[in-house]
Amino acid sequence: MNLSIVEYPDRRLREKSLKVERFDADLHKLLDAMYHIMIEHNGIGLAAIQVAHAKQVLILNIPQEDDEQPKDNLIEMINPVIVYHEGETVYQEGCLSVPSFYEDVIRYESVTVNFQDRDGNTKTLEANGLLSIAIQHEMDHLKGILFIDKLSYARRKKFEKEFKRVQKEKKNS
Ligand code: QAP
Ligand code: CO
Repeated sequence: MNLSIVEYPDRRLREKSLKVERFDADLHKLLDAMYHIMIEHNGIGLAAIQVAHAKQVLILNIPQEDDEQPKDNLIEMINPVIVYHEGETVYQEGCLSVPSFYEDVIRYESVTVNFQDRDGNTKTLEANGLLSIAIQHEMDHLKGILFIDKLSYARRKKFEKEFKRVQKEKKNS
């Protein structure tokens, strides 16, 4: 499967992803291809809509303290639902679909998520720290929401200005 990353301002990033009903070989191929393109782009999380598949699928591979990112730590979530959340935290987020821009976003500090694995088995995960933030960031993609949507009006304007400047630079090079 040959995937490419969909980048802002592509309208496909605004699509609402559909629930996965079939846990078949096609889903497994999509998940495997998503892992490869995420690693290739130095990502730690990716939602299927970022590779133009409007399905409720996301993957997470948070680096360890030693900065290693072994595949053993890969988490695949299908049809995730946050069933509990607690606290608030701020973290400087980025996104493979909004390259080279990073800004502080407010999220829940910890979340409990129900989801299915690649075989359709129901799971529950309690997360905090960077994993909790990444889950919330990727789940927003399933609803067509980007982290830049969560910025204050002033920070969003700063982003739009920066974005226009980078577009102009690309055009002139
Ligand atoms: C989402 O983000 C996330 O701009 C995953 O040039 C964000 O993998 C999870 C990336 C914050 C937890 C906290 C971004 C790579 C990767 C870039 C990513 C770039 C190269 C972003
Ligand atoms: Co993202």
